[in-house]
Formats: sequence, structure tokens, C-alpha cells
Amino acid sequence: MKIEVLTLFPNMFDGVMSESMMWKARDRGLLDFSARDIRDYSGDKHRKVDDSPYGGGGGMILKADVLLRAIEALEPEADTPVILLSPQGRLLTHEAAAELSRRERLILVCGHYEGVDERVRELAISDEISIGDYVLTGGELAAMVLIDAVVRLIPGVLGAEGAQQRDSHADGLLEGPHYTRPPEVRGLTVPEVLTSGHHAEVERWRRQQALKRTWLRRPELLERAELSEADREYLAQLAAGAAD
Ligand code: 4GN
Repeated sequence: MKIEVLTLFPNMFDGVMSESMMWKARDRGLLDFSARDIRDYSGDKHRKVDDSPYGGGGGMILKADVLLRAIEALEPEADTPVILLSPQGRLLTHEAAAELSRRERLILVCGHYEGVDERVRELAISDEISIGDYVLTGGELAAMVLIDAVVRLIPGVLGAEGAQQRDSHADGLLEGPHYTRPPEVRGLTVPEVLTSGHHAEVERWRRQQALKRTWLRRPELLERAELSEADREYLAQLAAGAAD
């Protein structure tokens, strides 16, 4: 996958894109990443990229011509998603990340100041995504969150093939608890089923823990999750106070 970011702060990506899983993905040739400076397209000897809003009100707006030149310089194909990170976008979910992870190329546009000239949206943005209902000073951190969520779903990026299938949200549920050695930590032990060696029992227990945690913390997720008859029975028991 090729990911190209347009930003006023390309150096913000250096650390995140050079460590851990991101670096592995690049090292393995699974990710080609670049961050380009929008300021290079100002076409102005003062490298000006913003201006005050028509109608007043203060704050600064990223200029349309500058951003359009920056996007056009990347020569997006007709089907290349050109994504603006913004609090007004559709929410980033597992499904959105999974869909983007199947693309060959993504262009991410990071705004700053109070916003970008609306004509950029009309002419050059194909998708607008938000990482949550809050405002950031720029789109860079949102872009890095999106990149991380997308890249870890590219086949071959994470070592253990398919470990992502059990992630929270991958099947519409939150994951249950995990344990590793030692067997006792400050008097707290490990659920016996996990050391029983009984694989089917472990899977059943994990499923129930995921259902329970989702029911307690994010009950609205259960409305959209794919549930078996056994799942529904367990949830009914939970609701009746007849299971733990
Ligand atoms: C994205 C960008 C929040 C998000 C942003 C988000 C920069 N804030 N929730 N801030 O994903 C106006 C133009 C604000 C750029 C934008």
C-alpha cells in the first residue's frame, strides 16, 4: 500500500512511522509512506498558505489554490481515496479501517487553523473521516491514528497471521481479559479454564467473557454483532443475573 500525507508538519510523522509495526510494514515492502509539505505548493515567496475567512470571525483558513496544487501534484488516480481528516467526517470504525486496508493507495490531507476552504472539499476530497467527536489542532494525529488502524490490517504486517481476527471490534464485540505468567500476582490467580488445556472450553469461556464485557461496557454494540443461539442464551442468563 502507498500512503501519501499532505501536511504543514511532515516531521510530526517521523517518530511514529519509524518505529515498531509501522517500520516493519515499510521494511517488509508492504507500506510505502511519504509526508509532503503543503507549504511547498504555496506558489508565493513568503510561503503563505492561509488567509482570513470571508465574512470575518477571525481565525485562519487554509487556502484552496495551495491545497489543490498539493493534491494535484500527487496525481491521484480517479479511484484513489483523497481523505480529509476532520471532526465533521464519518467516524473511523473497524469496518472503515478494513475497507481502506484493501486499497492500493491512500492520500491523506491534514488541515490546520480553523479549517480548509470549502471548495477543496468540492473539487478534490473524496472522503472525510473523523477519529472521534473532539477537535484537534491539526489533522496529523488523526491521520496517524488512521494509518495505524489501517496498516495493521494489511495481510503480513502483524506477525501472527489472523491475530487481528480476535481484536476488539473485529467481530463487533470487545475482547475479554488476557493473562500471562506468573500464575499468581499479589494474590490474584488465573481463571482455571485457561490452564486446563481444554481448547473448546477455553474458546467458550473467551466468547462468554467477550459477550459479558461488551454487555457491561458497550451494550449498544450487541445490537449489531453477529450472535449465535448460544450467545443469546448466555446474554439472557447475564441479564437475569443467572450467570457470571
Ligand atoms: C480531525 C482534525 C479533529 C479531527 C481535527 C478528528 C484539524 N480535529 N476528530 N483538526 O478526527 C479544521 C480543519 C480542524 C482541520 C481540522
